[in-house]
Amino acid sequence: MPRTYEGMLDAKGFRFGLVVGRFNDLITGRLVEGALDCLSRHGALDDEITIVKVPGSWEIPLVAERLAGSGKVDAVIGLGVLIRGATPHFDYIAAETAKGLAHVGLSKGIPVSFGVLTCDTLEQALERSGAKAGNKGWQAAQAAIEMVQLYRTLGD
Ligand code: RBF
Repeated sequence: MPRTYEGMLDAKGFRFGLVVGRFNDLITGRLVEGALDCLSRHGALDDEITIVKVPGSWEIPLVAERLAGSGKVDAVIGLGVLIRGATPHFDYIAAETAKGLAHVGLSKGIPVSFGVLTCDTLEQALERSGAKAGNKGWQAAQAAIEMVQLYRTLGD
């Protein structure tokens, strides 16, 4: 049998940092609810969860980097909602948010979850934040739990 590693879904004893964009907060609020529900149902304590609100998705990697470098969290979960408009802003912000969060994860050595919706319409965003396509905040939190466990198993 090959040696196989995977992370369990147990959040007990781990500290999580949520970085949340206020832009489209009708929907980012739902992502936060989903993430918190997932964390608490997997054993994370409120005391071990830090939520930082930022203006929009562009700012998520900036604060994610600070949190990840603080030594105060074991994983960061970025939550934002980008809805395509009439100008190219969407593409610039979406690309930098994704690149920025990836960079934080690689450079800081702790898991960083990408819970940023990139949608064409408000309806698509609603569908992904607790309606027919589930709640991507919940899924981002679940990935963070699995990854902190996996990092612990793999060690340095
Ligand atoms: N932030 C988001 O999180 N989602 C958006 O859909 C979004 N759309 C924006 C559209 C424009 C034209 C601009 C200028 C900003 C937008 N932002 C959005 C805000 C952005 O992430 C950031 O907070 C601001 O640009 C300030 O740095």
